[in-house]
Amino acid sequence: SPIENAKRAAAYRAVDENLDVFEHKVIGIGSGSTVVYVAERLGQYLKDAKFTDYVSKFTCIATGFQSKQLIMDNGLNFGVIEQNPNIDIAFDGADEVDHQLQLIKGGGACLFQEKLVSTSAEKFIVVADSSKRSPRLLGVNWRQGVPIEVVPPAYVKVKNELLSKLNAANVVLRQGGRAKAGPIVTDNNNFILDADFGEIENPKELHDKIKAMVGVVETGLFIDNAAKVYFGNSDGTVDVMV
Ligand code: DER
Repeated sequence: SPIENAKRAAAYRAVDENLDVFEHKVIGIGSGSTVVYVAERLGQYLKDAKFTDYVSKFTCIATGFQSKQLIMDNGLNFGVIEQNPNIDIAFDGADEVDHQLQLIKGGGACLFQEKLVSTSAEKFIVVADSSKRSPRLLGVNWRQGVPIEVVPPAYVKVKNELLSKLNAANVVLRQGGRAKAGPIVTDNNNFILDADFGEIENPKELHDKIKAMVGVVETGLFIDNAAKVYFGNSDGTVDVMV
């Protein structure tokens, strides 16, 4: 499909352009549907006789259960961040990207481990289809609000503070829908609140205010974190933003 072509193009280009010649490399693998193609591309290199020795020395760090599956399904070596606290390069998707490369992430409810990995990486690369590009965060295409991971007992307090102190227009406890009765529980046993603030003027300031609230584990605002974004188009071309 056109959207899958766009995701694949972005991911393949990102891997191809960043497989530099470190002997032993620790690679962060994000979560979601675009990063699937990053793991797929690495798996292709692994099977290519010219690259097998090199890629088989990689240690891939997951950002949740889905990410762990991606690593294993593509035959890549799985490692844990406790043993690999310094990551050379991390690849992940994003829900929205603004002109300053600030991100909204968390659409897949994996934002905590994603941010742990992305901020532990020397270089953090984002792969996305071009629909994720927006002049401002919570702009045109991502209307689900800012995902916020909270410790379950605190979710009502945090929700009330987001509404009363930060003027969120709407705050929703993310439900599992048909996939799970009751609220989504993250890979870290927490809840996700989605808070709609309308177009965000200053994402860093907003992140800092949310993060300061008791009960907030992490926000889906990834500030000054992405080094490069590969935007894939459905015709297979890729626009790179730094
Ligand atoms: O949940 C996440 O943060 C994912 O990385 C998400 O932001 C991107 O998912 P997608 O590649 O399926 O759009």
